[in-house]
Amino acid sequence: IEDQPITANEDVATAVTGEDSRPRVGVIMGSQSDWETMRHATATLDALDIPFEAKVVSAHRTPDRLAEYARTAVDRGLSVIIAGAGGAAHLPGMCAAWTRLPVLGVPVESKALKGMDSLLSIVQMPGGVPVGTLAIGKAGAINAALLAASILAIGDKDLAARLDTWRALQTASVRDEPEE
Ligand code: RP5
Repeated sequence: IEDQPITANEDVATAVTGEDSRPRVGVIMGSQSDWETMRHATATLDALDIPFEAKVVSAHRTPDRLAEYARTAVDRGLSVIIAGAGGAAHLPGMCAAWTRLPVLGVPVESKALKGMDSLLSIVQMPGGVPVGTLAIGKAGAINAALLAASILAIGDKDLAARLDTWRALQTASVRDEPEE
């Protein structure tokens, strides 16, 4: 059993328990340097108890890794991919080219152009291969996770309830009046 790939063991676990414990969201980023931003996406997925995986996958430094990742994503049980990248940020678009799964792009704030380069690289996909583009930086990473949750919640009542609770708590946390 030890020699078997993890996915095979997880398939067995799924058959025994009836629950699929495999990651439902794939969070990929072009570089280790993107983690400071993308960790806000994984923290949000964690808060909503959504199984995810996080990987460094570069469109230009590890192109074969990206192709393998995206081409196998459906069969590995993923439902949504969140892709964060900065600068000439072609990771989300190239990922979307390899899979029909919804790809949510997070423009990471770059040093030179404050993330405007990342934003325009990700958002301006030609018609035919969509990428859902979020805001630059931390807000985009959080919202990518929340949007992934909304997509998954369409077919998952338990997750829908958790998302409703998360939103209600957020609403309750907003003050009536500003504090001095
Ligand atoms: C992109 O280049 C990455 O997504 C990252 O945002 C940017 C800079 O990468 P490093 O030079 O920090 O590895 O591919």
